[in-house]
Amino acid sequence: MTPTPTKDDRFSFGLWTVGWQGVDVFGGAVRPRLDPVEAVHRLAELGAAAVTFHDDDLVPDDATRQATLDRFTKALAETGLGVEMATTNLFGSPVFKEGAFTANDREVRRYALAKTLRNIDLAAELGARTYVLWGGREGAESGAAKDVAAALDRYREALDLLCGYVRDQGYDMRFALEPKPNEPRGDILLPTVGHAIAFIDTLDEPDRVGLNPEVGHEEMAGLNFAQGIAQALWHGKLFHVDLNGQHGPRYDQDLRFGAGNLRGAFWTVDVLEGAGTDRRYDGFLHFDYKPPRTEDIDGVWESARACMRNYLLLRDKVRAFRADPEVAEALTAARVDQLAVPTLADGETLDELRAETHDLAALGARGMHFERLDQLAMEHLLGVR
Ligand code: GLT
Ligand code: MN
Ligand code: MN
Repeated sequence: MTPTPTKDDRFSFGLWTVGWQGVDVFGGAVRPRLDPVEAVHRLAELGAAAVTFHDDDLVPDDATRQATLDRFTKALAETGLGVEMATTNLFGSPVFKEGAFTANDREVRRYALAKTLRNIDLAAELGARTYVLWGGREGAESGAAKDVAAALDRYREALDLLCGYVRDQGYDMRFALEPKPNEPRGDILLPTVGHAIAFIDTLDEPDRVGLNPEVGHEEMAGLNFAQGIAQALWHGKLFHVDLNGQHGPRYDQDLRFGAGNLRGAFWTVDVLEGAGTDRRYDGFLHFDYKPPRTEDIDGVWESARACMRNYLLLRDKVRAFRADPEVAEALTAARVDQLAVPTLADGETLDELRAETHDLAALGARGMHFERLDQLAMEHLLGVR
């Protein structure tokens, strides 16, 4: 079976992903710069529906800005690709070495806001409805260097100002915060999905702000990504998603989707597709990965194709798992359906609940049959069912 992605699958890629030249802490570029116009054409051929960008990926300097935008919008029109999300590079320049919206230096914070506002205008012009904020430089390496409460005040101030701006301009745009626990800063503010959800509640316009969780970022913190996005969905906060792969808690690997924690990817697709629930993610399926340094440009396109192919393969597996009558039976045996029933029935009192008697020995001895259920999932994943 060869699943082929189409625009209906709503796959999207950051220009910085396929365009990553392989610069890392230990070595320089291994690939030449990729023209964004070339990226648009190749991604369209592969079946993607949209691209995303940082200001600096697309328009790194003012001298070439208009000419680049003319060529880029022409490529979008020719291919039918959209721009679904945009974001600001608030981490690359030495200016941001100590943060952007939460830098101690007030002048840096003012520049960060101005840079973001300028790119929001471009994002709106190109039709992006999601604006991602990844605060990779917002944090510290040592305790006294950062007043965390004051930094969160400034983070909130920045979000409130940005929301107000978008509202005043009448842009149809929402913000998505992208958590990450560390790297490049020693410890980053809003390190996980949970921290970010709590922070959003303190904003002036909480409805305009949600999340862009990334697989690898949650797994770097030892967390379960599928469970994290399930909670984000429950809060109505899964505005966007960064799909990639990661091998456990180590540096941010940004592997192609499906590589690394394959079982985690299976459950991630299960949650995104809303299989077995009435909650489903309806945004773009965005890949934020880095084609390894070992690859030439052919390997880059191979890995981009693989991200989409792995998603489609896993989607088939998840659907087959959920449609399997033996799985339905195993779910019932595991009493998964009982969890949807309120613990106290309508009209029932706590006194009635307390008056109930329980055979604790029998209750404690009842097996949950989870191993059978999980083995069924494993066998679907292994392709033997
Ligand atoms: C950067 C980071 C990603 C973020 C991007 C958005 S840029 O490559 O590693 O996780 O999603 O700013
Ligand atoms: Mn990452
Ligand atoms: Mn990301």
